[in-house]
Amino acid sequence: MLLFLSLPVLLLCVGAVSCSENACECAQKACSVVTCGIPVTNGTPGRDGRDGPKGEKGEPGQGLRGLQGPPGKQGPPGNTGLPGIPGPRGQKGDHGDSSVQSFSLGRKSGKKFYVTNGEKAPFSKVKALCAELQATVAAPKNEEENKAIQDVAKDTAFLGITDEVTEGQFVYVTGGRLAYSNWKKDEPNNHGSGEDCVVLLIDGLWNDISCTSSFLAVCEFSA
Ligand code: MAN
Ligand code: CA
Repeated sequence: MLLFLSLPVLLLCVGAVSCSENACECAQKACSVVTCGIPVTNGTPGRDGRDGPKGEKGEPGQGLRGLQGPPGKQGPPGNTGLPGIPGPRGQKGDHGDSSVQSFSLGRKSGKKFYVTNGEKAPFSKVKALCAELQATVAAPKNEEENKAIQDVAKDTAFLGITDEVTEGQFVYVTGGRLAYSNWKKDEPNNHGSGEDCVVLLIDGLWNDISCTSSFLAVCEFSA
């Protein structure tokens, strides 16, 4: 009979009671939890216990990733970057126009200044050349200026004087009637009825001549 008792209960009782009756009755005296009876086979299993607590979140799955989505919208412009390092030094430039270089040689204050590039051209081009220099075609208004132009011009040169507007009435191309003249004998003669321009000959005297003929360009910078 003792074999059907659970081992822990049996051990507890053995030390506590001294008994001469049968083992079960003896155990009942000392241990209220012990019941006696005929041995039985195990019963059917009890019902399932209640569900346990929810487990922790699992690791990400190893399945195939989805396709990449379309690009997002463009972000706002970034800040302006730092200035770049200076570029390499450029090549030396060309020499300037020779008449401009002559101008840089100096001029006396209060005096007119005459320059030439040695070019011979029709009057229209001479006017344009001087205009490029912000100057006008040389036009002497006294003997001293006439001599100064003569010194600069080593050949026959156009003067800034014409009678293009009214035949026989010579005026400065910058405006105004002549204040001074130095016509050669029998000039102006409007030779061939086609001489509206004026040249300074190498001897300093003037002759009226065709504006389409080419003569030296001498430009004047006003005082
Ligand atoms: C001669 C003279 C001048 C005239 C020129 C034209 O020198 O008649 O008056 O301007 O010819 O070439
Ligand atoms: Ca003439």
